[in-house]
Amino acid sequence: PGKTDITDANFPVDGEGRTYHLGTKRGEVANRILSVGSEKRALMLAEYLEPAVPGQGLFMLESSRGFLTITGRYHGTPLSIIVTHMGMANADFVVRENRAVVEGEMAIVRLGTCGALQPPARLGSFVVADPGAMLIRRNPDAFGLEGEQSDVPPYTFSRPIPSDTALSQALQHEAALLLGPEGVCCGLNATADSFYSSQGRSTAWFDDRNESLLADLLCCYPEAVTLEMETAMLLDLARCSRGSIRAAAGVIALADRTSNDFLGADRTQQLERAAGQACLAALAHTQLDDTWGPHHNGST
Ligand code: DUR
Repeated sequence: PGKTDITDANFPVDGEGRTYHLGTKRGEVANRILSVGSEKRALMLAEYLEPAVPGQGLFMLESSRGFLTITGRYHGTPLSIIVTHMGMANADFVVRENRAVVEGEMAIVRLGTCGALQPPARLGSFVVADPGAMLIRRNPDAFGLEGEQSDVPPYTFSRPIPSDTALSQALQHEAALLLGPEGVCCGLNATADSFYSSQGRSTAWFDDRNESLLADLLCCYPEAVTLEMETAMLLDLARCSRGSIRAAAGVIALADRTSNDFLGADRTQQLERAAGQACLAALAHTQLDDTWGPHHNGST
């Protein structure tokens, strides 16, 4: 079959074994993955990688859907940086399609940005999702005609989903070395299915019924510190990966949801560099069982 022929609608890959959305195949992705939200951040952090084979360049492949994969080594250890873009559906593509083309146990770290809900998370903090993340979902069943009463709550809160403890602690340790201990903290992350409605932002254009959402969240989860759009999906899939994926996430607080301050671009980039190196170091120092996995007994 040719390059674009898909033979299986259940898990589509082309004739070369390339996944449908990320476009990579076995041998192109390392079992240590740093997932970042933007191409700019990925290219900036790729400066810290060496080519897998000396003398050759870094492996780089951007799929037709805009997922960029960069593979090289960090201080000798094979590692991939992958542009995940935003939101839970994209996090799902990245975790599942990489799992399908990587051999052995995997470690995935997300480096993202977030809104800060309360101390210790402050504007410019690097916040590790330790003990984990929960999910906030907008429920369409609550929204009938405007003004119509509904007994269905407009937003639902999941229970917390744990992160990998060792990987989360390694991330905090490496980040404290690079950012100083005062620049790093941890707490429960809240992952929302929108940047707007389910993060408590409001405009006059939509009936979102989210005026009390952040207060309700903090009432239910007094330990919640950050608000973003991907971490809970990553942690949920790692939890369900039959022991094959270890996952952790750290996010830079660039929006303060109490004061409404927003972090400047220069400061954001500085923090991305330092936090990014902390993520790379935490991944490189993680012990993985390379002999694990269904790939080793013949199936995918
Ligand atoms: N993000 C949020 N909310 C914020 C700040 C940042 O969701 O207040 C993250 C998650 C998403 C992207 O990937 O940044 C949206 O701008």
